[in-house]
Amino acid sequence: MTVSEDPYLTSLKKDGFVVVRSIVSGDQLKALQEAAVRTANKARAGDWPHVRTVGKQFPPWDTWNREAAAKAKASHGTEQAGIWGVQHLMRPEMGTPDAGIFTQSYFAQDGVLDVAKRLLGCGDDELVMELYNMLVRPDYQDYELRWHRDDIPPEATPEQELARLQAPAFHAQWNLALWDDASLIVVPGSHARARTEGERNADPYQEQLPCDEAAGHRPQLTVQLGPGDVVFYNNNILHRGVYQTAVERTTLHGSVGHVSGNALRARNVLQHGVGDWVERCDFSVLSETERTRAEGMRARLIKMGRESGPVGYSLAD
Ligand SMILES: O=C(O)CCC(=O)C(=O)O
Repeated sequence: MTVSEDPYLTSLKKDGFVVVRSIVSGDQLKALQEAAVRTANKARAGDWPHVRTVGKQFPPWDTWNREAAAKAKASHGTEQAGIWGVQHLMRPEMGTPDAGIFTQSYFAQDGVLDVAKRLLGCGDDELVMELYNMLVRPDYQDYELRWHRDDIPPEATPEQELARLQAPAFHAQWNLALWDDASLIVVPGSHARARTEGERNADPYQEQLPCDEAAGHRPQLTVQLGPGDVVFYNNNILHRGVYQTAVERTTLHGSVGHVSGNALRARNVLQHGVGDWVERCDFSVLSETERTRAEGMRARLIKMGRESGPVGYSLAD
């Protein structure tokens, strides 16, 4: 008997991303929306230092506090920019109830991790806890990320690029939209091939990348999500984000690893500073089954961090 491949995995392999509609709905979506609004407000006011600051695409991000937030507000971002993301949603200092609401949504039964397991072809005991952040609308100036692959520098030769892309990804990454979201732009299929000369030579912020249709390549597309929809994507797909002050965005941005991930995966995760607090993360809100899953995943992250030593950063601005 042949076992057919999981359809989500087939899409991910072919396109480099797969959309799952309404993974969260009803009361769970409402609770997440409320937690997200409280958290975004707190971060915007300068009361949560772990943010992504406008003007800086990659970690480490600039210092953010009440003074920086007030300066950004007073100058409308001309002197000090605002934020485009909130980091470390499960960090215990996030407090009650929001740290618990986010932690529950990350580890929930029948939630994102269960799709991730289908994509990684593994069970709970092979998952590694990774990142849980949130991407938000910038307040004062529109902001765009340049075209990039998360963990392959733009200087990589086509051979280096291909070698990295052909190695197993050992992770699943997702954007879970709490309201409508059309900020993520991807080049379908680009997770499985080196960039063309046209893509390499394009301006990093070029609105429309050239597409070699004769080679069977597909043009870039904007991923359209509604509230509760999630897109899983290979983080080395060629992609960018485009954010407008006038368009609301509140989207959970998470990732989970596979235990076979190596030092490259450790860098991807630990460069965000998760190692500082993961041992203190509070799992008391979880059901017994979820807690067992969470404890195992955390233990595997801590082990990976110990074994990898200092990790540095994947990309620089
Ligand atoms: O805004 C997005 O959805 C993409 C974010 C992104 O590309 C990144 O964090 O590297």
